[in-house]
Amino acid sequence: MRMGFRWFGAADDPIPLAHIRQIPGVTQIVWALFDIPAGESWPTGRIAAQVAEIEAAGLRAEVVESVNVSDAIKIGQPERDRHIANYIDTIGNLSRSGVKVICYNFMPVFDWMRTDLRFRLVDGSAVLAYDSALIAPSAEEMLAQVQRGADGFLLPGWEPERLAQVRSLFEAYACVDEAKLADNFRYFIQAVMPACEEYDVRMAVHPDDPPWPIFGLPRIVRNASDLRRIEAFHDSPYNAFTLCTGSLGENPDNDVPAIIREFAGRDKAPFIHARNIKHTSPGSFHEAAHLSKEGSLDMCEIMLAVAQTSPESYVRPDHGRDIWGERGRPGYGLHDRALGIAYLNGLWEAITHG
Ligand code: DNO
Repeated sequence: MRMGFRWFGAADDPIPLAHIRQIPGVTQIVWALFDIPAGESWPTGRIAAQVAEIEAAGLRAEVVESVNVSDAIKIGQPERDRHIANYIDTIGNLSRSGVKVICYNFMPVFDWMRTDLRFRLVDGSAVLAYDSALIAPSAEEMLAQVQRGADGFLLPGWEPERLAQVRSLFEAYACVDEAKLADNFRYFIQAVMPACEEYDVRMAVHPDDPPWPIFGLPRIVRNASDLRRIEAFHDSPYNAFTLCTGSLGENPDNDVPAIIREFAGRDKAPFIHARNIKHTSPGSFHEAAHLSKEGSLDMCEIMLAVAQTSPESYVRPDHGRDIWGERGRPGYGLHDRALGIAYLNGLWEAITHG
């Protein structure tokens, strides 16, 4: 296991690299150039500067989350070929700075979705939560609700410029059903794979979060059979998955350790997001501390599956709670993610010890 920590850059993340460096076992920073719009190419100089800053702190920068896929690619609009050429350019540029894995998603309009970014648990900590009864009646209201909860932090996947056009985005997706989205996904994967193979950079798609359709938008990365369909677009270790235990686990029908065993067993899981969630009622959940008994997922079984099938995978704790007075970027504070890492390290040591 190569343990990582997601970081939003010195200008935009209150957590200094020097603090991350002090979390035992962390060797990787999971990073991105958040200001570059989807569809544009990431310049070599910017990449090299960011990697140099991370390496100067004694950490490595082998995983990027995310190089976002543009809506034109997801919808299949004419500009998609130019955007794909830029994506290929970015893959080459990242490889020259030692990047090995690119995490991305193929969700229309919204990346992850929650109804509450600071849901209070009984212990006084705050977590992200999704209550199907609290989904706003329109996408615009939902957007406003999430942005109000962000406390001024830029939320990953919620780029304000793009979402300012949410109505026209919805119109553009009107002709995109599941089959069309899957066709566009296949087109994208088949176009970028030669570059991934040439440059030794693995694409790792993140599951839909939550793994069901929202606001009538199609979702096609929800469960094992969806992953098998994506795998068949191009069967290679370069066409792979970010197995996010929380996102997959939000649907109780998904057997997360079995999904890890299946896909990591075929060398298709270079990156794992380890997160616990608690189911509250059908279609609703809140996030939880990583400890198994705080949520609905068996984190020991999950780490055992990783250890037995892909012990070299990059792993990061996923969202943490706000604890000890910290009010961080929702899901991305320091303290609880560090606690999560300590716990995951403990499980790992016990599992892999002699
Ligand atoms: C949320 C993250 C997602 C993830 C993207 C990958 O906290 O898990 O935003 O980074 O879906 O592209």
